[in-house]
Amino acid sequence: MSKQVDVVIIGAGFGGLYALHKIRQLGLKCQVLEAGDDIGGTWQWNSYPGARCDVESFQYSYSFDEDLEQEWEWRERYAAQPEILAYLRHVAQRYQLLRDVCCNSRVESAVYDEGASLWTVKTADQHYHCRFLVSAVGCLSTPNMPGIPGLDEFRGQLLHTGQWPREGVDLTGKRVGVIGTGSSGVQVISDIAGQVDQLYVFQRTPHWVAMAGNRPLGEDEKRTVKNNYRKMRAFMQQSLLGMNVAPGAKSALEVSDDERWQTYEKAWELGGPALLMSYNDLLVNMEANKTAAAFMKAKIREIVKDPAIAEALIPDEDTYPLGGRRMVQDDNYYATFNRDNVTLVDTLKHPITAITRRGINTGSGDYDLDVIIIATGFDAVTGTLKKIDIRGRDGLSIQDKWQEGPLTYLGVAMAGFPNLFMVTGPGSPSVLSNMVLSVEQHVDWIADAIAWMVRHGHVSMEASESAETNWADKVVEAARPTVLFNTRSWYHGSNIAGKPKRFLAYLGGVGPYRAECDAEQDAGYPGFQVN
Ligand code: NA7
Repeated sequence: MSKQVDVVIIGAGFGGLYALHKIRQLGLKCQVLEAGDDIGGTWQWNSYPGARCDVESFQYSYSFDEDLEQEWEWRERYAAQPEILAYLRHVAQRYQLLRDVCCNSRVESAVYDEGASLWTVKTADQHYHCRFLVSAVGCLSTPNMPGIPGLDEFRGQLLHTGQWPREGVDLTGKRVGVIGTGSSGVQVISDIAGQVDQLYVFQRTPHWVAMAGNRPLGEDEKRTVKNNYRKMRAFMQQSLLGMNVAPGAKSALEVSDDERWQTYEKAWELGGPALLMSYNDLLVNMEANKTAAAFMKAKIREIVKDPAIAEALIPDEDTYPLGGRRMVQDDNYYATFNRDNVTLVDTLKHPITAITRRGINTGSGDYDLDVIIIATGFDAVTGTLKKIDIRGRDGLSIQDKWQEGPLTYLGVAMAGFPNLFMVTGPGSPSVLSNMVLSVEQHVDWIADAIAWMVRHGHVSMEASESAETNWADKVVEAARPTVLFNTRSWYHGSNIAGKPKRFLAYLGGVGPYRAECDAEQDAGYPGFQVN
């Protein structure tokens, strides 16, 4: 079967749904293709117990319609997965999006025909021909399975947090092992500890876990935010992270030890990004960073009763400065290790040697388990696009194009791939920003570019190689002064064997990034070749 549309949008998460709503308003026929059996993207797949956003719900929400902002009632400061999914379902229904979304439609290939200036997009049972291809595949949508020998041998239940069964899993009274202690592992550990019989936490490298400060939202607070939404959104658009927070005005090194400690105490109580935002140099100065790390270490030692376990939970601040990897947020994680039914297995000292029919073997012992939860993250930012056979001009494949790491212009377009636009692609603020705000900014920019082409009768638009090379340099230069640059993390692709190491997100700030995109548009797209 073959269908002709103007625009194919891949993915029905926050990005794809807004792209559909926005681009449809240009009078273009759009088709969203979604691999899953329902909308929601990340918030559909990651339905593991405890899954929760680490950006405040008021901020992690669409801003394009003031009526939507006013009518939706967020319940908690940090929304849990079911609430975010319910919000997306509400949005899909409210703007009649579902009629143009085709679920169970994994895109297998997308090939550009230069003569016809058309993309042919294939799923298992359909072909679509379209002028414009918009990728909204998400940044954390291809799960990373660890290469531990024997994974297939296990006779109990093997689950990945990023592919959690829709119907849920009853873990009551089970012996459960969790591999991985990033955001997903921490959230699931903290959530299920009180439910399971025995919980074994297989930790390779400890992460820093700050307080989230989650709580139900009061009526007064909701009213205040709703009355001030425009001002708040305007601030967020010009901010560093696309959030309603800014780094403190002072250096951590210019205040007294007492003052600094009190500031960290307040930030700890406040929760969320407050600790890292306490001073203006925590992310760019190791000495300043170590003052915050010292505070975190003291907190861990205070909360965790067994000193040996506390030490094992503390990251090495030279190799893993605070914020060098994504700071995890959770209110109960460290206290979980005071429970009798929770065991920390330090796999840095005693690596996992095998998964067997019965459970997990390590150098220090064998663990019989009913359930193994794999929380080993994602092939982030580039993994999902690279799994699709995308071929641009002259048959250039995205795998070849990105052989040494992703190359894009502004994280939104690529040389060799005309009329292909990426929502929060590599080289944009994406995962180092409030994703919903960045999604909206990209979709608005893409819709404007498409409208401009249609208005001027252009058939194709493709980033130039020089614009792309210059942008790649800017991405590196923005990251280089920060503690993120030299810390091993998925921000560089270091978590995936064989993945080229390149910093995947633009760290120059959401505000300055928006200015770059606006300037490109205002100048008539000088970084693109247009026909
Ligand atoms: P992360 O942050 O990539 O964390 C993955 C965890 O899994 C981390 O602790 C890894 O240890 C561990 N891991 C990865 N591979 C293995 C193997 N082979 N053996 C043992 N342990 C392993 O993924 P998350 O899903 O938690 O979070 C991703 C983002 O989603 C998060 O930042 C939020 O933005 C939402 P390591 O530290 O590499 O030693």
